[in-house]
Amino acid sequence: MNDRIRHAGLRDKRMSAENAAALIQPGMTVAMSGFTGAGYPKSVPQALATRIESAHARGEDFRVKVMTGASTAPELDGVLARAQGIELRLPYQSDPHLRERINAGDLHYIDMHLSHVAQHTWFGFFGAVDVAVIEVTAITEDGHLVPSSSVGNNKTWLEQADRVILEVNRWQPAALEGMHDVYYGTALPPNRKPIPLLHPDDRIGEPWLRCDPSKVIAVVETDAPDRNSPFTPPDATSREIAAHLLDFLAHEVRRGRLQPQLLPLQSGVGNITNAVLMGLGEAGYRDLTAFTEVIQDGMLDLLKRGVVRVASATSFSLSPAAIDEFLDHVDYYRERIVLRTQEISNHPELVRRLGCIAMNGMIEVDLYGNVNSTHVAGTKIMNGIGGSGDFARNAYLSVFMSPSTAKNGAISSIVPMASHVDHTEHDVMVIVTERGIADLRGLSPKQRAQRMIDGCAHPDYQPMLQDYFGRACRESFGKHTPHLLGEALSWHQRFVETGSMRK
Ligand code: 0RQ
Repeated sequence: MNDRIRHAGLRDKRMSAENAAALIQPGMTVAMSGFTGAGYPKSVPQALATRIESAHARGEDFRVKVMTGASTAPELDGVLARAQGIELRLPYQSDPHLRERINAGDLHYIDMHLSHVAQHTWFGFFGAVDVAVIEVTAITEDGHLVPSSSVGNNKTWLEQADRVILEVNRWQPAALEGMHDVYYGTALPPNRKPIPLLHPDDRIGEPWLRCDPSKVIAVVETDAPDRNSPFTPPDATSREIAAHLLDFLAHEVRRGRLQPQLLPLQSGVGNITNAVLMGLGEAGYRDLTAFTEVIQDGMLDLLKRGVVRVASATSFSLSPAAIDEFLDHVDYYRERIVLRTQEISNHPELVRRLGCIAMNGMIEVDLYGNVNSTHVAGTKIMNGIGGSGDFARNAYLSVFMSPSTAKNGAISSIVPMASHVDHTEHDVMVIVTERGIADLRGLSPKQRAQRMIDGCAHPDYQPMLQDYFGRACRESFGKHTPHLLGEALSWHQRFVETGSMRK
């Protein structure tokens, strides 16, 4: 490991994950690395979960507050949730065990815009950060840290934490060195200055994370993979959604509202996004750019084929096969990929300046364009808002996509009133389902509603939506955004009571 831990003083701080976890005490706020299943610590959280289980077996209370970049993996969120070891979690999760605990009301979860996390920590909104647990690829001779497959909030965690535990993961490719760009120019209001980034591939910072060696209390060596699922080919519905969106983009180019290279793409994760990326590849686009959060297999493929020229992100979340491809052509990709802190990758100033095309998934949308990305029936959290709000509000084009129904047709994704709102009607421009597209730009609420019914709703629910909208237009208290208040959420109530929104 000496080639990975090149700082003599930090080499002397090596210890086992169990001994490092013993330095974390009940009630502490622990800030960890990790963003979309990439770059999370692999061994200290598991050792901490074991320690917590032993304490609980002795009848002692032991829970910690856990902050990360975004979602992690079973080795972090999964084990700590199963050990009932989390008192508070922020800012995002997608782990089935943790989701179950949150929805059972066993812990506090703060679902927040990912670009806000670093600054809210600096503002002191979360109190002191006791320990940071950060995975890195290597430690340089002078104590700088080579980040691993995600950067996330690591800069802030290293600066704000009283103590630091480092996991040096030999599995992470040494070739990652040089791909990161850590910007140290952020200041607090009222002393902020413009961020000097004008193009997605501009480098404005340093390739390493700074770290005060005197704060490091443990260095743990690991050799464990990121848990990334293999790429699955998009299903038929996702391909239909992608086809509508691609038609729309081509239309925008023909109208002269977009140039042939489009504008920097932001894409969420999942099946639909994969289908969109594949479709861009097949549609003959060249020299596109991406200013996004996560680089997955689909994006790597587009970089390989020259469809995308450069991609900026905060997380590099690849399947084992894609990692092999990356390692085989590492010099090519290092020229074309920049990994940044999430306060920069998701920064509203930059999203607005670059004019991103934001493409994200949703749970449901209402007739007027209010989007719910996070809550089933308004009460049950799925994952979280993630970066979708950072991008949607500030994008040149904000697109939300979903199949028109969920749960084998028992749920309509187009509803009279959203049961929870993450993106307001003011932040949502285009809705796409497999039925078609609703371009809401320049439309008033009532015009939007009709477009949504005609363009996106499933035929099983179109008559119900038309009936609701018609009666609301006649009977609503106010006629600007017509609603029947006693009925607006009745579809969700029917789903909760009967398992279906159908009458
Ligand atoms: O449930 O897993 O039990 O089958 O939600 O839905 O259709 O597989 O779609 O994986 O793209 O997820 C909004 C959750 C969509 C995601 C959401 C149920 C459905 C299924 C997943 P099952 P699909 P996706 C970049 C930006 C917010 C964060 C974000 C998301 C499960 O896109 O988390 O955008 N977005 N981040 O059955 C009840 C409905 C439903 C529903 C779907 N109307 N009612 N259940 N489901 N619609 C990434 C980061 O920021 C890190």
